[in-house]
Amino acid sequence: MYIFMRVNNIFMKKIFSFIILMTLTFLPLQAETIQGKVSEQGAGNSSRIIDKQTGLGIGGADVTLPKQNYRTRTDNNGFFELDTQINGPSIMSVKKENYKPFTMTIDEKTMNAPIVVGIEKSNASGQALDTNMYHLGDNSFSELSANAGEFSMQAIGPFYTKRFTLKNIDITKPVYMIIGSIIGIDTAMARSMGQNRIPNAFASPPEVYFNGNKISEIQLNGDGQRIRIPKNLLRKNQVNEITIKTGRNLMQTAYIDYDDIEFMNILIEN
Ligand SMILES: [Ca+2]
Repeated sequence: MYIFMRVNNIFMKKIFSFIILMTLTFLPLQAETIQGKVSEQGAGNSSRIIDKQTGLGIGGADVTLPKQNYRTRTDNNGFFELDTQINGPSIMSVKKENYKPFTMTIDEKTMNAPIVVGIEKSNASGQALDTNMYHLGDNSFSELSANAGEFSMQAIGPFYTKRFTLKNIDITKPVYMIIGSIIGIDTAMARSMGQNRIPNAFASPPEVYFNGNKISEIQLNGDGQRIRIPKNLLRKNQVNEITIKTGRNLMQTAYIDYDDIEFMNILIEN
């Protein structure tokens, strides 16, 4: 329940900041289009990547949909177009040198409206551990699952492990692990929140381990999930280990059916 409240809260904050961002950037965009009359970039689909601090467009940012193998780049003013089809929730990734890697979950509905994203300069007190996308599970999943889009990516198995040396982190302050985006979780809670449409089955939640100790269960799909790492588990200037283990279908007893999930971007931050 605690995790549920927190994730929900983060989700709401995201929605609010997204709406604020949309409002702030929509007006100048319209004004620019009307005044300029020559620029077609602002008209129609004006999806854009901007600097969160300055509000200015960021040119040359890589925008990808890894599952669809789709890749594009923002123009000099930060504008881009997603000229592809998606089927169900998909992770959109934004990468640009000197900025924190960013991901968000989009779907058919989100794609029809302009997507304006503010990204942040990378700072000294954070560490991007892995910016790749991973698929956990067994490649066997229901069309009604929270991750029913087309899979171009093969499962690496039921768990993911990353070893890393802790750098740039002040362990006297709270330390968080952040999962940029995660989709496909079919827990009872995800079902009750309308994140999937499977009527009769649900899975145990994915589990997160830090140096061999379970620190969290992830009940819901979403972006920017923050998990606090207990201080006593942190090893400064030594090798640390993060493991994410996917859940299993609790209604299937004849064989093990792992929940097929995808996630992208693992960061450590103060
Ligand atoms: Ca499965």
